[in-house]
Amino acid sequence: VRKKPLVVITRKLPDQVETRMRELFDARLNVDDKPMTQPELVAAVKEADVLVPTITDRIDAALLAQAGERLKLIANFGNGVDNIDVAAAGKRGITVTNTPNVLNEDTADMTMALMLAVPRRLTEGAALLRDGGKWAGWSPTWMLGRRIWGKRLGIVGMGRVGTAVARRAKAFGLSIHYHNRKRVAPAIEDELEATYWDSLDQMLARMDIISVNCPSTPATFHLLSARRLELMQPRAYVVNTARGDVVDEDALIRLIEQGKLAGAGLDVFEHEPSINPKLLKLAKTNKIVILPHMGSATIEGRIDMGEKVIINIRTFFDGHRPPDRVLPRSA
Ligand code: 8YV
Repeated sequence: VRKKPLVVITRKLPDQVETRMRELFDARLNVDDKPMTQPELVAAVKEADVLVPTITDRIDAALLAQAGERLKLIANFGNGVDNIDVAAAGKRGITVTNTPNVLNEDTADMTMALMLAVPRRLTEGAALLRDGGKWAGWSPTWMLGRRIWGKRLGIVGMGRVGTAVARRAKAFGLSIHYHNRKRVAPAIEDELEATYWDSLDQMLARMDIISVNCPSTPATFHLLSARRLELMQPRAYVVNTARGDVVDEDALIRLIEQGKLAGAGLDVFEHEPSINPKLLKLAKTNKIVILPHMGSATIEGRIDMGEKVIINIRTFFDGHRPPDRVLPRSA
């Protein structure tokens, strides 16, 4: 009988995923769910056959340099692999996989929630009643927000999540515009009646809402730079459910404070889990709605992610290429 691979899972996963992992592998679980310390991560890469990290673990070249002979697979519990130095892993013969597709719809749902939340003053209204007794009564000029239907949505990154956002937004009556490294297939452009903008600058200048849906890579760091954010209309909003570092957060804050942007809905930040105190202050003015990185946080989604991780590990040890192998990005 072949020995089961030693699989170290850095965080607590849904019970049914952990049970299945225990059945299939020599699974080392993190029962109390504290993020692993650096020495714990070093110990893990030294002895494991497979590491299952999450966004909270930095798997960089220095850590990988300490990996043992046995480490052959890093099966990320997450879609984005910005937490992993994929090229450094490749050089050491370590395969990297992720969990694509199963989070697209959940993340797109949360994007829509954030897209509506600020213009329609959702958290402001909810807080008013939740905090009790502050509603003096209805009036025609009471709690007026801005409509989102009929407006222009510019999607930065028309990949799997971006497309799921576009489908929803189209149904909400927004017109769809996008900027991407490549144009999407004509059939998708037709379905979405989407307009492709080769120039991100030009798109930003003309949109009412911008949704960030691209991964964090060296090429997308501060893609929405101060200069680019300044091109946007003062009535425009920014929604980000991708990665905080795609947007120059300081510039975004400054422009909202100065009234040069109308607001933002943010699920991700540049230095998670710490939040810039200026964002906390802005949230009190209701110009922004901020959430603690919960775009894909559904029970079903986490179970689907666990299943993907399991399939990737099993396929790998069956001697095949795992379905969600991630290759290093070409520069
Ligand atoms: C998770 C995510 O919070 O998958 C991603 O890229 O941002 C989220 O689904 C996280 O990645 C879990 O590791």
